[in-house]
Formats: sequence, C-alpha cells, structure tokens
Amino acid sequence: MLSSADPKPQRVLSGIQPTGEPHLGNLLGAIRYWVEDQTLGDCYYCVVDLHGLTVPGDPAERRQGSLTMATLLLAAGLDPDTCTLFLQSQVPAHSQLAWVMECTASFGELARMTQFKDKTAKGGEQAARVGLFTYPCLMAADILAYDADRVPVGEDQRQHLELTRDLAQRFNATYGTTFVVPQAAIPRPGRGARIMNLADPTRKMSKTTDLPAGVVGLFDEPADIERKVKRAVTDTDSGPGSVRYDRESKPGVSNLLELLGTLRGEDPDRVAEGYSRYGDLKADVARAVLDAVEPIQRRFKELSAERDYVADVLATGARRANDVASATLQRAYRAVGL
Ligand code: AQP
Repeated sequence: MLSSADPKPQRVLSGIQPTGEPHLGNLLGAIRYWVEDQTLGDCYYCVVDLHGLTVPGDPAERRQGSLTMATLLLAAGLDPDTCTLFLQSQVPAHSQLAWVMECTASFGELARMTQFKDKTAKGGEQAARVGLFTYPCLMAADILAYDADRVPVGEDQRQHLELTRDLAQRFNATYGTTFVVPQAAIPRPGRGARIMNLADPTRKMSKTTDLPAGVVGLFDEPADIERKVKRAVTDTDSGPGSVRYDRESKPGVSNLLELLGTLRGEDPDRVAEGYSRYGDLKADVARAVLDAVEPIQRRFKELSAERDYVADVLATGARRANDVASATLQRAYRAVGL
C-alpha cells in the first residue's frame, strides 16, 4: 500500500460502520491495510456512527457498537500515538460539510449508486430512509474534510469514491480550488479487495446477510471459524487442476485461495500451485484465518476491560480530527459565500 519512498507523507482517511458484527472481509479488505499504512502516512480513521443511522437500531446497542468497533480497531493494531482514531459524530464538520455535498451532487447521480439499489432491493425504495440515499454525500464529506490523498477501502466502495472525486472536482471548478481530489486505494485483485460469502461465493461477505454460515465474524469462536471454512462451498470436480484461481468458473475455490494468499502475502494463483485437494486447502485456510483472528480476539478482551483508555483515545482523536475538519469546512463555507 503506502511506501516509505513516497515523497511526502500522504494524508489517509477511511471509516467503518459500527452496525453489525465486523467480519473477515472488513479485516482483509480494509482494516489490515489501515494498520500497515499508519506508520507511513498521516492517517485518520473513524467509526462512522452517523452512517449507522441509515438503518434502524436500539440507542444503547448503537452506543455500545461504536465503542466495540473502536476497541476492535485498536485490537487489530491501530496505534493512537501513530494515527488518529475517532467517532464520526464527535466531529460536527462531517454533517455540516455533508449538506454542502448534497447541494453539489445531483439526484440522478445518487440514484445510480448500486449500493442504494442493493440495500433497498428487499424493502423497496419508498420505505428506505432518505439518509440511505444521501449516504454517499456524507461519505464524500468524511473524506474531503481531511484533505485525504488516499482512501483505503474494499472494492464495494469504488463507486462512492468515484462520486467523491466527481463532487470535489465539480466544487473546485465552480468555486475555486478548495478540496484535495482523493484516490481510492483498493487492494489489487486477489489481495482481499472483495472477500465473498463462504456459503455462496457469488455474494460479498457482508454484515447484513441472510447467509451467516458463510460469514466469518471477527468475534466468532475459533471452532465456529474452523467449521465455516471447512464447510465452504467449493466445486464438484476433483483431481489434478481442480484447485486453481479462476473467479468466473471456480468462485468458491478462488475465494479460499484469495483468503490464504492475502493472509500470506502471495498471489492466489501462486498459492494454488501447492494444492491438489480442496480438503488440504481448507485446512490451511482455517489455520491461517485463526492465526490472524485469535490474537485480535485476545487483545480485544484485554482492551474491553480498559474502557477509560478507549474513551481517552477517542476523545483525543476527536480533538485532532476537529482541528483539521473544521478548517476545511470554513474554507468550503467561504468558497460558496457563507
Ligand atoms: N467482503 C468484503 N471484502 C473486502 N472488503 C470489504 N469491506 C466490506 N466488506 C468487504 C470493506 O470494509 C470497510 C468497512 O465497511 P463498512 O462496514 O463500513 O461498510 P460495508 O462495505 O457496507 O460493509 P459490509 O460488511 O458489507 O456491511 P453491510 O452489510 O452493511 O453492507 C470498507 O472499506 C469496505 O469496502
């Protein structure tokens, strides 16, 4: 991801929703790259609790969910002395700049967002909260408020990042250069950009799912993780050449190869060379996933007993984030004539 040879430290911003249980896709597509980048860039990471309001939820669970997610990020390796970790709702400039973005985006642009279409497919658009529709404007504000050069996200966020770039360019062209136009930093193909559901590898591994058997939750018991991996859907063919990386015709096996490759730092077609049987591959994937997840779970347990520490980290993070984001907001307000 980032390189120490980069000419100046890049400003990095990314976020994660606190709703639902974080899973292996979140870890491999985003969180692990946040941890890698933190020593190389000037990194801001936030728990996007305002985005969580787009779906119904109990207030006490919501509050707890945000703290749990922040604790998990620390357990996964974010170092608050090296990066800035905060809750989105603690920095008012996100919501204020979101309105400026809503007045920059068009209805048609937002209506084209595939995530809105996917998320409203079941309940229908008419019943969806307006916030689910305008969510990409808040996301654009999250990013632009920090003058972020790079935004490390999974492949599913590509369209929202494109919109953010379009909005920044349009605003700059209309009112004069105000925002940095950010780049999406999506893992390269085969390296965790889109981890699929183990029980149906044609669907993304996701927090909101009706197929929990295929979602490896980061808080799952080790025995459950092992069982889920070992029951992963593969293919009916067997014998020489059956273990190969081919996303189109062998989505299940390819997903397992990608999991193992991402965890080992190898390309999935290279990983495939070492296997002729699905069972052996699954056993190694289960081991590698446990090796990655168990230390995070242990650290999470320790940090959960240190609530004051986590609260302090978030308070310090919010102060630092406010300084940066409120300055950008003032720049944008001045540019539009407020
Ligand atoms: N399956 C995935 N593979 C790789 N990366 C993924 N991400 C999510 N799923 C995968 C990345 O994780 C970061 C945080 O995502 P989020 O929780 O804020 O939102 P999301 O993309 O909507 O995640 P989910 O789990 O899929 O939640 P729901 O079910 O609510 O849609 C992002 O960088 C995301 O790309």
